[in-house]
Amino acid sequence: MSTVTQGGPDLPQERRVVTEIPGPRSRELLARKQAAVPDGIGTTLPVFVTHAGGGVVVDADGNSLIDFGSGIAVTGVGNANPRVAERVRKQVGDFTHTCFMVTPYESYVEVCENLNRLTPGDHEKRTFLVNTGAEAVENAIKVARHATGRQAVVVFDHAYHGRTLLTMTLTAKNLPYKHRFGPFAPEVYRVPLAYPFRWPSGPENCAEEAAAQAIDMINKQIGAENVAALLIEPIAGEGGFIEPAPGFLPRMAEFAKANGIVFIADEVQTGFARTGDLFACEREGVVPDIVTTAKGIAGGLPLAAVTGRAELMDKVHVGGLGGTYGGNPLACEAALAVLESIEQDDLVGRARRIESVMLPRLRAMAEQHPMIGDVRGRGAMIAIELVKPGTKEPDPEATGRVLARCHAEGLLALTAGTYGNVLRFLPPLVIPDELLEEGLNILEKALGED
Ligand code: PLZ
Repeated sequence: MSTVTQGGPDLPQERRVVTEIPGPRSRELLARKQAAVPDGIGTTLPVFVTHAGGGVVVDADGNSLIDFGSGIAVTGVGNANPRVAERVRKQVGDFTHTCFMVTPYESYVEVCENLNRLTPGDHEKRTFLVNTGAEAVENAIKVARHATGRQAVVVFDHAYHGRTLLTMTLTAKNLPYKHRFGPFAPEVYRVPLAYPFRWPSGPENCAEEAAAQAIDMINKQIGAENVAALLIEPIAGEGGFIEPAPGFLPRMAEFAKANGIVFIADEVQTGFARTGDLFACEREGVVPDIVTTAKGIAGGLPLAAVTGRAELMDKVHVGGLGGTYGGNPLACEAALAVLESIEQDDLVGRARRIESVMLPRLRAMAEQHPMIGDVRGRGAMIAIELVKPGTKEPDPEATGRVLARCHAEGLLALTAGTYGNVLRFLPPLVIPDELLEEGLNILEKALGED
């Protein structure tokens, strides 16, 4: 059993499997969870965590797992990152809450100033803070509707935007997100996404054809003049790490601009260096009117943000936006530490380095294993899509089997995808190269056993 009593980067950066996974202590805790928590709250891997940091997660039985999940793209700077821990520790002794709408504090403003500076575009911006990605997306829609006086919202196939009434409506997939949770919010319209691997006529004309279809649907079925917002993830996350074919995002942004539609980029999963750019929109030079962020922003503390053009954001009347906890002082301190880490530890460079290790190895695996239909993603947001060999038919069962073998060997990975057949990899940006390689070895072996 490890003698380390704290998480963070000082945890031994090693894979160590000392019991079955989950082990006896985790199984005990799982039984308690099952008796206390509803089944609706699922569990990817039922090991109960005691410590985490760098590239590992340590469980209650003393197993040390390689982390290819980052708590769903949250702990890019690593768990219990020392800068985060230090700033939060100080803040928790100074004050823990005032409600920014009652009596403000500097750290909130500083986070907003940073986001105004760092998000794409050099126009004048405003930012406000909320608690979750879903809340950020809901608020972005509120601002867009208020500022345009229009109601319709256009979203895309394979989209994920959250679990609240409005955001589950914006989300594409029925099971598990929407099933029997209706009726849904009105004035939400869905159009095709340029999904290269599954575009019927092939990837070459995917961007052009998908954009043409989407624009035609907007013009004919909704009327562009009725559309408040066009909302898109620059890389679809839960939908399966789908990078829209190059050209699609700029074309949709241009259409939005020409028609007075607010273009909202949901960078909740892609933001903060994850994709090898600070924000994924930068890759094609797209400048959104509003950007929503969360997850990687605060090293695991709940924080999310809406950043947008000053002239849109300032239209909303005083008191029209807010919430009790939005921009909690602990979360703001964490965010300031994260921004410092991104800069000082060159995490954009680290994400690119992770890509340069992962993509070639995964492509080589695809040569060996015809069940890998597609290898894609950017930075430390990489995925493989599994199919029945020789076809494009999704194979969620094989995906589950490979995942289970990875878990048993001490590699924590996640699935995604509209068809449940995508294995996705989201290592912390600070993961040591050796663990990255070891994780890939485990994956390769797991694929070979299918
Ligand atoms: N927008 C692009 O990826 C959250 C969801 C996990 P919250 N993705 C992980 C699950 O099954 O609930 C997400 C996202 C994008 C919005 C959200 C929502 O962010 O912080 O989970 O509300």
